[in-house]
Amino acid sequence: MSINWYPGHMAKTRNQHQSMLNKIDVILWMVDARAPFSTLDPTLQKSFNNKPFLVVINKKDLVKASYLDQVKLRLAELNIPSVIISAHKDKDIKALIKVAQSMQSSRRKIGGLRLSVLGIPNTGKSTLINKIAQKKTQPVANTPGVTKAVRWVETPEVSVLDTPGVLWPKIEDPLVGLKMAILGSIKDALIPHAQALDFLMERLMTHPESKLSSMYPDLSAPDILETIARDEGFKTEHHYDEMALTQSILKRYRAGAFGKVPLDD
Ligand SMILES: Nc1nc2c(ncn2[C@@H]2O[C@H](COP(=O)(O)OP(=O)(O)OP(=O)(O)O)[C@@H](O)[C@H]2O)c(=O)[nH]1
Ligand SMILES: [Mg+2]
Repeated sequence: MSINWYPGHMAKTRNQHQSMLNKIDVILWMVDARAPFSTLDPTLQKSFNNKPFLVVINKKDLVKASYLDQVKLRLAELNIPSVIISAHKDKDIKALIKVAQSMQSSRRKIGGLRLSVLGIPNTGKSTLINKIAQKKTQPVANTPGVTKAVRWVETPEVSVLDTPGVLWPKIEDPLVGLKMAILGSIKDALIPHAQALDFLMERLMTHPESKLSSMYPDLSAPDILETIARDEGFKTEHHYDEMALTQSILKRYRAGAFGKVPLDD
């Protein structure tokens, strides 16, 4: 299954960002710590026109630090600089700003730092900006497509451009599409529920950080699904509502309820 969700505002955002490059010192390219490679839009880097950029691996609280250390090393091998943060943590934001400041060209150092935040939907771009601004200037929610338009948010030291989440025109790799669906970066109506559930269950049954087997000891994946469907009232006499069951399991996975299980290796 390849994902084709590329509404007009995504193309518009890419164009707007490119036309604003001369007002930006450093681009923060945001990815999800649970799938840092799959959520790294392969088409974005060439639109940066050699502007300094920093990959921001957000939601570090949802995976193990040792996993992210490996990710950072692998990105460094590709000449991609990165920082690991939780957008909810002041300390991480301060460290991120420091790194960005060190990347600012000396010509521009007279004015304040100007950043843009770009990435696929639901990676935490607006959350990061609210934290930098120390107030809730931007709407935030755990669904894709919350930010609808580009907008500068100003603080005394830093100006940050918030942008709507963008995907790329054709996501060829079906696994990349599935992982983004599981993370909540693709709108619900487009989620291939059966495939997403299969992939996630396989991951949760086999990953060493998964708590699923200890939550449901000695049960196979289909038996665990039956049990959850029954416990949560999705099961009628002969079948269960697979969509409701998938949504419930996705919601729990997204909240970290099954342990620190990343989707990318
Ligand atoms: N666990 C965890 N959740 C986070 C973190 N940062 C952001 N979130 C959550 O991720 C969800 C999406 O956050 P947003 O800031 O709306 O994401 P966005 O990238 O602006 O999304 P769009 O505007 O739709 O592109 C919200 O539920 C946030 O609370 C983090 O560091 N850890
Ligand atoms: Mg947003």
